[in-house]
Amino acid sequence: METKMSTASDDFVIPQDWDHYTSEDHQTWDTLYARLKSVLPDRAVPGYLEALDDLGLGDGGVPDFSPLSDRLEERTGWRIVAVPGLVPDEVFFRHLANRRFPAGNFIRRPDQLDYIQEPDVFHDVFGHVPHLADPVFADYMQAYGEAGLKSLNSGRLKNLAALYWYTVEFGLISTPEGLRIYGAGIISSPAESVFALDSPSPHRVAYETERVMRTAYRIDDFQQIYFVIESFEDLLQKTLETDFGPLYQRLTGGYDHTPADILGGDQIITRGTQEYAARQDVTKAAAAD
Ligand code: HBI
Ligand code: FE
Repeated sequence: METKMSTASDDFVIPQDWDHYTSEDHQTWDTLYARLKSVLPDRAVPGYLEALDDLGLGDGGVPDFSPLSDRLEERTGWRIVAVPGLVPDEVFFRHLANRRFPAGNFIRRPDQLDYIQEPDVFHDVFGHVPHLADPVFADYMQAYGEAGLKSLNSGRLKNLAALYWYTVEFGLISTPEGLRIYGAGIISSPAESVFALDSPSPHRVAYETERVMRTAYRIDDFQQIYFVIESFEDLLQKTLETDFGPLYQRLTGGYDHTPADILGGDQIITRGTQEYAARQDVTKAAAAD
C-alpha cells in the first residue's frame, strides 16, 4: 500500500479510527475527565460545563468524532477532524477558517496524565470543543483562522501565535463572580486550573490585542502572565476591528516583552510575585523563543 505523500494541498486529516482506542485509552479519558470535573466548578467560564454535558463528552471513554461533530454542527456549524498531531500553520488556519477543528486522535499514556507537550485528544476535545458550541467563540475561532491565512506571508506568525496562546489556550475572563478560565491549556490541566486563578505568582492583566501579540510565552511551564477578557463578544469585537496591516508594520515579528514584564500601559488586575518564574527561570528562556 503506498504511503500517503503529504502534498501542499494535504490537509493532514486522518481517520479517527475510534475502534483503535484500547480500554486503557478510554480509562485515561475517564480519569482525566473526572479529575477536571472535580476542579472546574466555579473555575470554568459559565456555559463551559453545560456544553461539556450537552455534547456528551462525559458519556464515558474517548468521544467518537463523527456523532460529536453532528451535535456540534447543529449548534454552530463546526466539525472536528482527526489529525496525527500539530499541523503546519497554513493547514491549521485553513481548517479553522472552514469551521473544522483539528484534534489529535491519540491520547496520552497513563504515566503522562499531568502534562504532555503535544495536544492529544483530551486537550483538544475536552479543552477546546465545548467553547465551539458558543456562537460568539465559534465566530472568534473562524475569524482567527481567516486572519491567519491572510498573514501567512506577513512575517508576523509568532505574534499571531501569541494571540492564540494568550486567548484560546491560556485566556482568563472576568465575570461578576470573579475571574474564570476559558483557555483550553488551563481548562484541560487540573493543576493549572488552580494555579491560574489562585496563585499569587503570575501577573493577571487586562487583555489588549497589540500588547498580547508582543509578549513571549513558555510552552513547558505554568504561565507567568494571564490576560483577562471582559467577554467573548468583546474579544471577537476587538479582533474584528483590529486593522492588522498597520499593526503588522509596528510589530517586529519577534517578542518585545517577556512573561515577567509589566508595562506602563497595562491595566493590572493582580501584579504577580513571580516567585514561580524565578524558580523556573522562565523569563530568559521566554525572551529567547
Ligand atoms: N496544529 N493540530 C494543531 N493544533 C494546534 O493547536 C496548532 C497546530 N498548528 C499550529 C498551531 N496550533 C499554532 O501555531 C497556532 O498558534 C496557530
Ligand atoms: Fe490547544
